[in-house]
Amino acid sequence: MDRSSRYGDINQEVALEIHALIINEDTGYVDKTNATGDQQLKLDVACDLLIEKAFRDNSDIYALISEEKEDVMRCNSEGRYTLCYDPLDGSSIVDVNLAVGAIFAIYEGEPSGDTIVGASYVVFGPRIEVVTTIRDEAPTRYRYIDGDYQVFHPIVMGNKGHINASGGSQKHWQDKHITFIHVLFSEGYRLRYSGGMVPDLHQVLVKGGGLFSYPSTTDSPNGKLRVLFEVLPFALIFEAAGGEAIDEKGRPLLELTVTHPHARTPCFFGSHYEIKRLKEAYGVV
Ligand code: AFP
Repeated sequence: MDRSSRYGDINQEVALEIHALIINEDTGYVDKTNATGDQQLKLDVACDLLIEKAFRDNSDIYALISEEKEDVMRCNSEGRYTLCYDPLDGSSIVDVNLAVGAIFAIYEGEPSGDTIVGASYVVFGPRIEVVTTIRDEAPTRYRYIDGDYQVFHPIVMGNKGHINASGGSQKHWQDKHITFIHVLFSEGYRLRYSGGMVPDLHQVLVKGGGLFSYPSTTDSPNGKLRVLFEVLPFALIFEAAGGEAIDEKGRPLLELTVTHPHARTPCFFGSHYEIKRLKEAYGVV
């Protein structure tokens, strides 16, 4: 697999098919929950199957890991790559017509922070946009216009922003997190949180800075977001764009080892200024 082109092309085609499902499929639930206990929507299952069909016969793909699949799906024993994906992130907000997304990550060998070689996400908002990166290359942004994907500019983050996207139920935030978030607001940061991590992180990236946080909470000590197909792909993209991505101990998320296909972790994504302030607030400088 020529990692950049073929992977990107398949992604762009799949994005259009997912968009067609979002527009036409009803947002009803199926009588099943996924591996992390979320009740599955018909859309989740349909998008998962669509992506599985697009990649399972690809001789380079050793296995597929999906938010909507209980187990690892083995594909081709000679394959070098494992594709991990969240077929429709934010599916619970489709019925209120908010922007949602799909997230993909390619791992060479056993999936972990240091074996991720490529990542991309699709934003299904007023327009379809795809952002793709191969390790150590600045992320490229594409927009679907007039039946074709137009390359936009590479995404490069600044040192400081003014957006604050703070996830997790505030009732269960730790005191140090409550204090930190209030300090950001007292400094004039704007709240921009939709409940869909793809549009929320896309905004911090495209606006050149700020902070997205989904911390551990007293009711969810490991946070909510899944390491392999939500957190690590965005960690690769944020670092490639010149930003940072850390856990609550101040460790780069790309240094994480993964204990389970559906493991979760507290996570913070942002520009240097906000991550430095967060580390000070958490005492992990
Ligand atoms: P769904 O895919 O179940 O809608 O969850 C979306 C998500 O995984 C992520 O996109 C959001 O950032 C986060 O959950 C929202 O969680 P809260 O509802 O706890 O804020």
